Amino acid sequence: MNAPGVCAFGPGRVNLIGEHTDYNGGLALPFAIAEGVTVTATPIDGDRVRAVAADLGEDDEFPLAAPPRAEGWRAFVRGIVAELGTAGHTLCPASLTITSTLARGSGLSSSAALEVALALALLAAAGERDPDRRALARLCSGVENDWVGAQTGLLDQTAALLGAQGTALRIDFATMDVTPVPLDLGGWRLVTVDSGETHSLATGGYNARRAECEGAARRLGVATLSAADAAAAARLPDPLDRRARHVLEENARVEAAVAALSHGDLAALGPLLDASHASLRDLYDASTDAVERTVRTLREAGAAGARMVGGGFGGHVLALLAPGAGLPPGAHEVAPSAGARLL
Ligand code: GAF
Repeated sequence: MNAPGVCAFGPGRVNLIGEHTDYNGGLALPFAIAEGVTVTATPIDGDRVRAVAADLGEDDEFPLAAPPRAEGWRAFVRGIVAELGTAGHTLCPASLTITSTLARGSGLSSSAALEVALALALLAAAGERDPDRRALARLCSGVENDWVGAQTGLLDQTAALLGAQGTALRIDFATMDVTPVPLDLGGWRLVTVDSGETHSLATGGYNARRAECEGAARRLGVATLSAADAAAAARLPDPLDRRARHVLEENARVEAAVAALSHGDLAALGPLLDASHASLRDLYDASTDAVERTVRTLREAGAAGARMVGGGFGGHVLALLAPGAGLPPGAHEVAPSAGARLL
């Protein structure tokens, strides 16, 4: 008889501040949220993996030993199975069921939530219940790069796998030092609002931005833009000078946000969120009309600060509400929640 099924949860994340800094060796301050992806894995006979995306009403089936390439959600499933095998993990034939409380392409990291839930469920079904989470974050990010085609960094997978209740994580992507930062909102609230526009990290402007940043770093002779000298970066041709300036100033805003949180100075966070958004729009060219309308509506409704969250080019907007402020239309409260886990 086969072993009983296991169930794993991968959370989405909200990045408080520090956007497009991860692949630039910079700083970010994300937290895991309560919404995410659940994968149940039940060992089966044979030598194949079956998967059902319950929300989409779609399924997939492929050989465990050598999954062929595929598109869409199937690329994630097959990529995780293949890369776990390549990394030396023992997997078993399994039947997978995937459900989600996160909209796809929403900027709340539905992709990483799916990757980490798949990985934890597949490993646990084969008896490995406590994998190295940092190694798993790198593996999941590699799947997104190599199987899905999005040249994303390590922000989302690190937040999903290392996140913890009540804390944000200050991540230094130059060293991969991860420091928990207690996120005590003291009556203030963080909310997200959907701009109504979904984004694709594989086909949108995301990969182009990353290529520009790597090109700018090469011209400056530094490993990443976070190591660049601001004066030298300002002499780069447009738009590379603006991309570099965004990265350097966004890193400084992360440090300012960490300091504000350590003093319980939530009011100081609002202007930092606004400045991050303006920089993503004006220096990084990562905004859209729908995102701008959503930010404007939130500011008019009295938000203390608002900015696009995640890769941009659509997706959700994050806003900070002062104590007593009403909930703007369409706003959904988010709170720092437990990271990925077996249920
Ligand atoms: C997306 C990517 F997946 C992350 O790696 C990160 O670059 C983010 O956009 C922007 O900060 O979520």
